[in-house]
Amino acid sequence: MSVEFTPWPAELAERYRKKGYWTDQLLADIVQRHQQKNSAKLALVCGDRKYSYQMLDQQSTKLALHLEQMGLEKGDTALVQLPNVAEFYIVYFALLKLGVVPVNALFSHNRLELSAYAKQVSPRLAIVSSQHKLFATDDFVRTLSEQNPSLQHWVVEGEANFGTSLTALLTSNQDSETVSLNNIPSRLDAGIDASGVAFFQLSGGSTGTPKLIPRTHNDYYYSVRASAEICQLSTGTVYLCALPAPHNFSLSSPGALGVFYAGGTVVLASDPSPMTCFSLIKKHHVTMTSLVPPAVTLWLQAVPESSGMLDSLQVLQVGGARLGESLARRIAPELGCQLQQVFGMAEGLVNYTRFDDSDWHRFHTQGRPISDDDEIRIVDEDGKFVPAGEPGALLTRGPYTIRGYFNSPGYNEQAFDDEGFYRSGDIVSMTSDGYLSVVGRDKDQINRGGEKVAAQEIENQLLALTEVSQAALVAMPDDVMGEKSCAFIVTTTTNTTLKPITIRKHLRACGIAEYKLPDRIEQVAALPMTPVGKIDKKALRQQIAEQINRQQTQSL
Ligand code: OOB
Repeated sequence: MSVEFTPWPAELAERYRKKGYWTDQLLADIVQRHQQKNSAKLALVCGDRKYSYQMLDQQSTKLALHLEQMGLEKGDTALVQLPNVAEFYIVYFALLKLGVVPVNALFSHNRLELSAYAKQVSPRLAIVSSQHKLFATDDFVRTLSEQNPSLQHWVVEGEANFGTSLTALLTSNQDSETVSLNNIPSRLDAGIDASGVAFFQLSGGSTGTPKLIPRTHNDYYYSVRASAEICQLSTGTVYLCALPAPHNFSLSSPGALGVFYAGGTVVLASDPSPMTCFSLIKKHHVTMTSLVPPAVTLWLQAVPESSGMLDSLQVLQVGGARLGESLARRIAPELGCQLQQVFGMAEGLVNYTRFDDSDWHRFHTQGRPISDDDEIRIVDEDGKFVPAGEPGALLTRGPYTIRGYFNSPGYNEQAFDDEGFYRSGDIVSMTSDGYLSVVGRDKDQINRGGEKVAAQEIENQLLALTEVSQAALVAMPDDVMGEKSCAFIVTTTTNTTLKPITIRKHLRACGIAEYKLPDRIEQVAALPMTPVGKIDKKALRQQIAEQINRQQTQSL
């Protein structure tokens, strides 16, 4: 059994193969390809633990074999939630080798998100960490297992009173198998189709339930290879992974996979704060990292007291949310490294500014697509193309942009047009030389400094409160985060007052990830409506922005 997905039309698949984008190699090749030449090279650093390419390859094979013995097989799915630890990549490659298709949840995800993913993919295996408060006990393990009868195997990183210990699996003595480890990968790979689904990426989403993004070996490997080339990665690259490891930015743009492909070294950071990152950069001579804009602000604040800490850093990639021009201009002079803007999405399309671009392109645009075969259309509300320089909705298709979300026929109708173009929900403009600038958004989402919050998901939870009759979540401006979220609520009776703390308590009790909790809650008598009877979110955004502005002026 293989995982279903919306395939590319045959003539395009043929074109992508002919052009060498799709090579029919499996993603596990990223680590296996170093077996001959680079096997002793340092691949990964996690705290005091260091892994050569050979170790990374062997550890993942070992785990794959254990999982196979447990009964997992090609076409099964898995739910994985790990922090930024070496095991994330070991597990990732192990599952790729076995043909088990994982959803890699973010570590900030909570009960609600994990339950939603499990419900969608019916995993047979869950690999989690006892560092997460959800897995400090086995309560949720039991609940999730009950809700998903398919879920038969739990593997856990860290001390726990449930499941099989990941450390035990990785350190067990498998004499007979270790001897023949080199022959095993080919057996494990047997029958895995490179044009099939390798794993699921997570969508930032704008709907009530988070959507899953099926990525195939062929499409993802191409984006990794091409990104590594554009970013000029080499065996000398030392990349600090400070953003969540499963995110498309830090995984493949070019991210850890790009670095592994090129034979460089990945250093893991638990978080992107200067406190955590600066000493790692100095200690491991990090040459490149990727950040979201709020972290850049923190780095710029911290750098005057940290002289010499960032000397080795050559490239800072910034993406995930809009980077203001003034911040962009400060990066080279103050951090002493080159800025590369990255505008990407887990659904596929990734744009980079190139190292030989002019300052104008570097500061005013978010780059141009990876591939000559990334097709970009920018259209107005009637679907007509807009002229260069004019803003419009971004539509795209290409060799590594999905054709449909997992198991979502209804939603796919809206998210993709008749010709298979994905509507990203971004308002962009394009220069005459093909560079994109993100100028706005027409999806119902809040981009909280790179972390995406789907308005509808929170609104549904707010409406679950019996006292709430209407709810709308909108973005409000924030100096550091770019945007934060504000929930407007109307109560069923005018004399009911709902304290923000009660609402937050309710949302926490629903098991929602902390970053999705509204930053501000406004109780109002009524919500503004558009002429067609929808909640006028534009008016609400304006209202809260003006309110914040007034408050800031008053406090001066
Ligand atoms: C990245 O991926 P996602 O899936 O978390 O979010 C995609 C959305 C885009 O549609 C856009 O709305 C926004 O995030 N975005 C940006 C941006 N990069 C992403 N908005 C403004 N400026 C940028 N530079 O966020 C992602 C995936 C791969 C590489 C980089 C980012």
